[in-house]
Amino acid sequence: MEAIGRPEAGGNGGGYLAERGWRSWAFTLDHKRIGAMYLWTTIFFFLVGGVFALLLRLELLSPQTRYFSNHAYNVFFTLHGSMMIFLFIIPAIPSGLGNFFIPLHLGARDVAFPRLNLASYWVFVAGFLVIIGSLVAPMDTGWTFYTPYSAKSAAAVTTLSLGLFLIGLSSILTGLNFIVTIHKLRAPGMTWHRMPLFLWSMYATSIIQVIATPVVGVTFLLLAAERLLGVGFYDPAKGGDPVLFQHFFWFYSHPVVYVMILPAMGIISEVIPVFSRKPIFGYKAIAYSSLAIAFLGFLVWGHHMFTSGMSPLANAIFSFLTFFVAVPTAVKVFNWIATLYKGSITFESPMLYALTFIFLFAVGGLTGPFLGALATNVQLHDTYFVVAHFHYTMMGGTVMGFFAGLHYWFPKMTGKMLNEKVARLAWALVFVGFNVTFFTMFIAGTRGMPRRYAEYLPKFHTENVISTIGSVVLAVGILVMCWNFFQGLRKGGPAPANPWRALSLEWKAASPPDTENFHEIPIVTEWPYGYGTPKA
Ligand code: HEM
Ligand SMILES: [Cu+2]
Repeated sequence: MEAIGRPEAGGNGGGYLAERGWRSWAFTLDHKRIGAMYLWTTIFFFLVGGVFALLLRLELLSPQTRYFSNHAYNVFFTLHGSMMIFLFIIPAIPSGLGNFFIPLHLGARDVAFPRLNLASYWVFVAGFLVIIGSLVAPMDTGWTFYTPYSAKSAAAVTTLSLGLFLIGLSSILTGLNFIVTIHKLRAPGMTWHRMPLFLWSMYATSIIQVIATPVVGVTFLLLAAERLLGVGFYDPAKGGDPVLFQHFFWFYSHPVVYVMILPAMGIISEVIPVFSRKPIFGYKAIAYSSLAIAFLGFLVWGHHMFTSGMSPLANAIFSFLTFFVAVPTAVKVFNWIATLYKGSITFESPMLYALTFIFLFAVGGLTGPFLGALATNVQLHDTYFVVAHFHYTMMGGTVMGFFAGLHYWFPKMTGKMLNEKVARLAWALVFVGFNVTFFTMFIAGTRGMPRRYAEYLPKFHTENVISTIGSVVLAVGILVMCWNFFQGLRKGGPAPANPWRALSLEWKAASPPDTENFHEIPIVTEWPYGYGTPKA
């Protein structure tokens, strides 16, 4: 971004990291420290969730249950899914990288409400502590908590609902904070159409968080009321309706898949132009498609319920509407590819992950219509095809976008450079491991293997063995990546303010940035994507 002033000096002395001691973290109002705490916490849950995934893959090595009981298997996939969704993927990019980079991108000194920001983090901690408390009688309902089972299960569903309620509250507060920050704290000259696309995606994400999350909060409260007080919301015997739960749940959880994917798309829109040295193609189309996705996301929740006994008319309408979501998504993918076209592309680790995102997300996206179309959905519902589809979008998409962001911004966040060779090795392992693990699930799924079972017919044995081998390669790749992060933190060489020669404002601040980010608030005169021009 063409802004007045040169990159700021200093930084490697410690910047915002200089102050030591746990109090300086626990009571910090600095958005960067709060973002960093979110990153540590969410990455921790990603790794724990990953251990549960490996336990599932271990059990699935044999067609009969061998290592764990059926109940233990149910608990494992519930904990795996719930942790990955609620404690990792929803908060990781918005609350972690978003907190860190929204003010820096805006040319601001902090978010609009720093105290509320800190409160959000501690509400989040309270939420996961309650969830950990619920492990005395671990959940076995799947991450979707469908009634009537969840209303009767002996697991600590009520406690867990309370924990998720708190996590949701934290998410709402963060979303509110970001909306106000983006409206109010843009640096002089930073018009809406000069904002980095990461901000547009975070803006759309925040709107979904604020509008959709209260619904799931109420859903869980009603579930708790049913369990504690015997009020019949979902239980037909008490005059309730179990399908009502599914409507409530998906009214939240479909929009929330965009809370998971939009921030990652924002990162991709930042990384692609930098490493192809070209202005982003179709800036406005990408910006507004984020808003379009946020809006359309609220209209399609019924596509998760085609087999729940909804009326054929409702089914047809939800199926029809679902296809519209493909349009703004395809607009983004098209624009990224058009940006790459004739660019001077280099393959540093952030770019490798960004390209991986496009490829894997395309596979995930293109398998969506098979699930969105009524006729094929009925066949594929609750098979491993679904498991493959959402891992391609969520892990192949969001998690790869997250990895791209971590590698891209590591020098800025820590003031240290990563070892690029090790980063590429980790990437190669992740790429191969991911596809071996999850592509085989498409095959098993189309051949009819149902999800959420510890046992399966022997005819699916080969696919499952291959998938488990892939998951080990994937896990090794992720461990190598984590090891590289630790080594980078400990003894990475000092990072310059702008190692990738990028134009957005965060690179004007020192690496790592000082408390309050900028010594002088930058004045913005251009958009941040003028790559390939003499100035860049
Ligand atoms: C680290 C590599 C991963 C592996 C090997 C893996 C493996 C699996 C397997 C085998 C299942 C199906 C269990 C069953 O239906 O019997 C599953 C379910 C699931 N996974 Fe993953 N997974 C991984 C990462 C992730 C990530 C990153 C996310 C989300 C961001 C995720 C979200 C889910 C969800 C939501 C479910 C559904 C749980 C349920 O049915 O209630 N997984 N995973
Ligand atoms: Cu959906």
